[in-house]
Order: sequence, then structure tokens, then C-alpha cells
Amino acid sequence: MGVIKDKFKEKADAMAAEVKEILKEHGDKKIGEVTLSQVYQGMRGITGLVTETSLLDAQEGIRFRGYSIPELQQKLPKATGGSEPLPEGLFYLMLVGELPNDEDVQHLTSVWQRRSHVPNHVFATIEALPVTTHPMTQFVVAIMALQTESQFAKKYAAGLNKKDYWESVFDDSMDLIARLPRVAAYIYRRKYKKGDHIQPNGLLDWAGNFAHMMGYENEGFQELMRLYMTIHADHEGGNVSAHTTHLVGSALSDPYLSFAAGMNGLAGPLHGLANQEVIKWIFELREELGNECPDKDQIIEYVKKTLSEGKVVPGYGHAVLRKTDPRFTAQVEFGKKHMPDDPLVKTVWNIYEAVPPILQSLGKVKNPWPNVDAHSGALLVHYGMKEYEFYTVLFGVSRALGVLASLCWDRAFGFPLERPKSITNAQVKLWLEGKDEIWGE
Ligand code: HAX
Repeated sequence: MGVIKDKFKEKADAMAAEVKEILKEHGDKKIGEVTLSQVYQGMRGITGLVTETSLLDAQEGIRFRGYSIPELQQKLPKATGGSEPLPEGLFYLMLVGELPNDEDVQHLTSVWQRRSHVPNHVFATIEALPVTTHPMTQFVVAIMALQTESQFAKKYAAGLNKKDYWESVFDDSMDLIARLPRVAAYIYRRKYKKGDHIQPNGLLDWAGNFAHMMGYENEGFQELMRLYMTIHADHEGGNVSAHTTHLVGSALSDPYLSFAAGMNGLAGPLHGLANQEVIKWIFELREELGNECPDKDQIIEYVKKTLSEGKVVPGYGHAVLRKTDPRFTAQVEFGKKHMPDDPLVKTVWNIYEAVPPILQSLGKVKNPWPNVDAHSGALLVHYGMKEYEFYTVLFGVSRALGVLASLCWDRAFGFPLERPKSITNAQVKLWLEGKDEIWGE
């Protein structure tokens, strides 16, 4: 076995034994009650999943294995001459629960380089789609085409012992993460650069090589990709992309099928597609006002117009967070360091001043603060990546790190098929009238 696989196995065996003990001793303990509103309104606040890789606090934001984003920016290994964390390091941390050293990260970089081959039929499948197809659709179709490579699917078909599920899920996860930058860069170059593709550079780290294959050699953009791939990787287990990957994986669908399902969820405008919606909204705002850097009052008027049309303000609000997203703040810091005078970046900062009080005044929005998607597009545009329909693919490549590390844990724990109970309105009414008390069976 590989070094990382051995390490994971060692940790997973210990944790799985601990979980077994916890369930034996405390399995009947209650951790909450479910209200009718929660049943009807997206199950907010119901604790119903175990996800090892990260934990979200409504006030503080995300912590990956206990570490906040600023802590990770300090503690995770960097590229030579760089100051942003390498996403390889975050993956290592999420997977084995320990901070990696430089050597661990270099090892992971070379493992992913080695496993990054994408078979030709995947490119042919992408080419079969009209070039106008949304990049997220191309991405999902390509992941599905890659499913021919699943070791889990092959081994399961040949007859696999339950105890060994984790191992081929681990191998598929590593292969898939290694291959995604090549697939995503191919889609980018096909759609926006006349199919003028760029070969990988075996000397670069995972995110740096991704930037290179998309055609961005600027060191600033490579640093941005390292930060971007780190901060978008995981947001505990209940968000749509993570939960979907976990849910589909619980049917023992292989990592390719599970991750593709998660990516279909990420492609929704209330989730990952919000990053494209934000920049589109800002471009429209600037065009309508004929002003490259609109001031706060102009923005306020435009926000009111958006709301009056029954639309959401993209990039603002969150189902769990109740403060400014630290992933937004990390990007503000990056902007201040690399492009403090960029008019689009300044517009994002002006929007940050204008939007929260308006959303607060509506009285119904639980979180008026910006999320990760409010900022990311402006940084990309600064380096010339204006093709905003592609942005969610970038998010998706990063999200693979978290959801696939979690999928390895799901199989290591031997989690069963996920199958919550649903009810009908008629049954709710009977229950309210005291005529039916049968729940859960
Ligand atoms: N603009 C306008 N109205 C908003 C709003 C926003 N940014 N955020 C919430 N609201 C509204 C909701 O639409 C809802 O209205 P109705 O009662 O009329 O249906 C009301 O406020 C209560 O919603 P909530 O409880 O505060 O928020 P939810 O948990 O239901 O939804 C969302 C969270 C992120 C979906 C929501 O805030 C939203 O639509 N934001 C804009 C889209 C966005 O930025 N999505 C990305 C989120 C982060 C992420 O997943 N990134 O990938």
C-alpha cells in the first residue's frame, strides 16, 4: 500500500473501533428534537450526519479538522516562493487528520501527477457536446465518462468483501482528484480558447499545474488557484454538494457516480453557481449604470431593484453561517495584497458595505452577510478570466478534495445506506388532529 493509504488505514481502523464503542454505549441517546418547520423547510439545524473533514460554526465559519482558514494559511506547506497554502496539504489534513509537512505534500503532488492520466474517450465525450454547453454540464458528463476507470465498480462486480470497500474508494478518489484539473482545463480551453490545449507541467503542484493547463502562467494567478482550491474544498457535510456525494455513495455507487451527483447539486444557483451569478450581476450593474466602479448609493438602488424583481442578491446569505464568511475575508485579504486598486474588486467591497443593511431591513433574511461566492469572480477577472460560466467548475475541482476525503471515511466507517423517513401532508394533518401517532415506521 502507499504511504498515505497506510496512514489512512491506521487512523480509520482506530476511529471505526471508537465509533463502534460509542454506538454500543450511547446509541440510544437523543441529540435533538425535530420540529414541523424543520421537516418542511430544508431540514435546517437537524443534526443527522457525521462528517470528519470539517465543521461549520454559524458565528466563526469553517474549521478543517479544527483549523480556521487563517491558521491553515500559516500552518500548511506552501509552494516555493509562495505564501498561500497548497491544497494538497488541506487534503492530507482532511484525510488523515494531521497537519502535513513539506515532504507529505510533495509526496501527494507526485502521487496525483502520476495518477492524472485521462483516457482519450473522455475528451471524445466532451467533444461530442455542443461547445455552447454549460461548462458544468460538460464537467459532469466528463466525470461520468471517466467512470469507466472506477476500480470500486470493477472490484464490486467481481465480488468485494465489505471490509475492503474503503480501499478501492480510496484509490478511485485519488485518481479522480488527480484527473479533474486536466478535465476542467480541457473544457476551459475547448470552450474559450478555440481548443488550443496545453499539456500538463510535471514540475508544478496540483493547483499551479491546473492554472498552467488553463493558460495562466502568472504567479499571482497560480497563488490565487492555491488559495481558491483550499478555501472551496469543504464546508462540513450538510451542504448540497457534500450531502449529495455522501448520499449517493451510501448506495455504494462508486466515487465517480457519487461525485458527479454532487456536482449536479453544485451547479444550482443557490449553491455553487452563485459565483457565476455574482459576477454576472455586477457586470449588469456596471453596464446599466455606465460606471466601472459604482458608489454605495448607486449600488443600494440597484440592490433594491433586484429585490423588487423577486430575485435574490447573489453571494449573500447562508443556510448555516450568521456572520461574514471567513472564505470571503480570505479573498478580501488576497485582493488587498495583490490588487488593491482594481475597480471590480473595489466594487465587491462597496457592495459589502451596501447590501447587508438592506437585507437586514427585509426582516426575513437570516444572514445578510457575504458568502464565499461574493468575492471569487472579481479576483479571477483581475487575471483575465472573465468567462464566468466556468467559475463553478473551479469550485467543483476544489470541492472534490473535501467530499472525496469524506467518502473514504464513509466507507471506512461502514456507514449504511442513507434513508431518512418522509411523510405526507395528509399524515401531518392526522397527526395534528391527534388521529395518527405513527411516525418513523
Ligand atoms: N437575497 C434576497 N433574499 C434572500 C437572500 C439574498 N441573498 N438570502 C436569503 N433570502 C431570503 C430567502 O429567499 C427567503 O425568502 P422567502 O422566505 O421569501 O422564501 C428568506 O430570505 C429566508 O431565507 P434564509 O433562511 O435566510 O436563507 P436560506 O437558508 O433559505 O437560504 C441561501 C440560504 C444561501 C440559499 C440564500 O441566502 C440565498 O439564496 N442566497 C443567494 C444565493 C447564494 O449566494 N448562494 C450561495 C450560498 C453559499 C454556497 O453554497 N456557495 O456555494
